[in-house]
Formats: sequence, C-alpha cells, structure tokens
Amino acid sequence: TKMAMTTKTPLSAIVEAFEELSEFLECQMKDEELRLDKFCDACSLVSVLFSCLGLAFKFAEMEYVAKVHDLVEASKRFATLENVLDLDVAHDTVKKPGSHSRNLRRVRQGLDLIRALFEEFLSSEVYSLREAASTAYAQVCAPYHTWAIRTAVSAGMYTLPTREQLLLKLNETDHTAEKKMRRYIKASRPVIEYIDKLYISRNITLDW
Ligand code: 1PW
Repeated sequence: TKMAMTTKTPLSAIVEAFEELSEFLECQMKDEELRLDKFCDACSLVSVLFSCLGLAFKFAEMEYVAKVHDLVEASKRFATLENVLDLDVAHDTVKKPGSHSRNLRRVRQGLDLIRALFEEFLSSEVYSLREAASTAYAQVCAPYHTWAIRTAVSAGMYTLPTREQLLLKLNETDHTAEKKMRRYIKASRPVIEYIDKLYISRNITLDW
C-alpha cells in the first residue's frame, strides 16, 4: 500500500541510526566523543527486533530493554560513554552487577548478536531463522551465558517465527531486508569496535 511505502520500517530506522553513529565515529575530531544519549537512541530502536521473537524470548527482550533503559537513565548524568567507563573504573565497579559499564557490555552483546544473526540470515536463502539465530547465539552470546540460560535459549529457538513471518512483522521483503541487513552489518561494526576499545584501553579484558 501507499502507506507502507512512505512509512519508515523499524529496520530502516535502526539502519539509519547506526549509520549516523558510524559516520560520526569515522569522521570525528580527536576531542569529540560519542554521546551516550545518541547511542541510547539507536540501541532503543533495536528492541523492536527482540520483540519480534515471540513469547519464549520475552525474557531476552526484557533483559535487553532493561539494560538500555539503565543507560538512558545514566545519560541524564553522563554525557559520553567514556564518562561512564571512567566512573566505574574509579569505583572499581566495571563488572559489578547492575553497573552502567556492565550493562553497556550487555547491550554491546545484543548489537553484536543482531549483526551475527543478519550475517547468518544473508549467508543462504534457505537458512531458517532458527538455524541463523542458533549459530549467531553460539558465536556471540553462549560463551558468556550460564548453562541455565543457554538451555532456555536453545529450547526457545524452536518457538521462533519463520523467516517469512519475521519479514512480515518487520514489514520487509527478502529484497528490502537484505539491503538493510547489509547496511546494519557495516554500520554496527565500528560502533561495536569503539565500545570494545573503551574497555581494552582501560586494561579491562572482554572475557565476561
Ligand atoms: C531477531 C533476533 C534473533 C536472535 C535470537 C537469539 C536470542 C538470544 C537470547 C539472549 C538471551 C539473553 C538472556 C540473558 C542473559 C543474562 O545472563 C544477562 N543479560 C544479558 C542482557 O546478557 C545477565 O546480565 P547481568 O544482569 O548479570 O549483567
């Protein structure tokens, strides 16, 4: 319909937000840092993808949304992602449950999970969403999750919508989704790398 053609789809909104972030990171002046509120705006849009996963992944969605919400709250006091890390480093709370730096690490995992999912999704036309999601999860999240969580996730995989159902929910076709997924993969990479560097440059390993 005409309406569908003129309304921005959720995937378009996500792609545009991450392209803006990655463009900023690519041409930033040395003294300009990524703003936390801007980062949160982009991350909030990704919640839509998690909400498309169905009831079995309600917990995953709530986890992601809760972590992003914590960072939105933090953005009222901290201007940049650097500021968040610096405070937690000073207080030795980077890995403390519930700390902003820990939640940032979780959100980063969510962004990377979607990147890996899209790569799997595009790697073959016959790939089911379940296969794509299982592979992406095994690569990005499983190494850091407890046995209980991993078990729940693998059971939940059987309840995922089909590839076609997901595209329908996102108001995309195979063709439109493919282009946007490629753009997200390209745009999210520098953002994820930037976040990793925040930790590494402060001598914090990423094995958690
Ligand atoms: C369209 C997208 C398809 C992807 C399907 C894969 C679903 C993956 C589900 C992830 C499940 C997350 C479960 C929660 C993990 C918690 O152990 C962790 N929270 C997060 C967000 O990683 C706990 O963090 P915390 O509170 O100990 O810092």
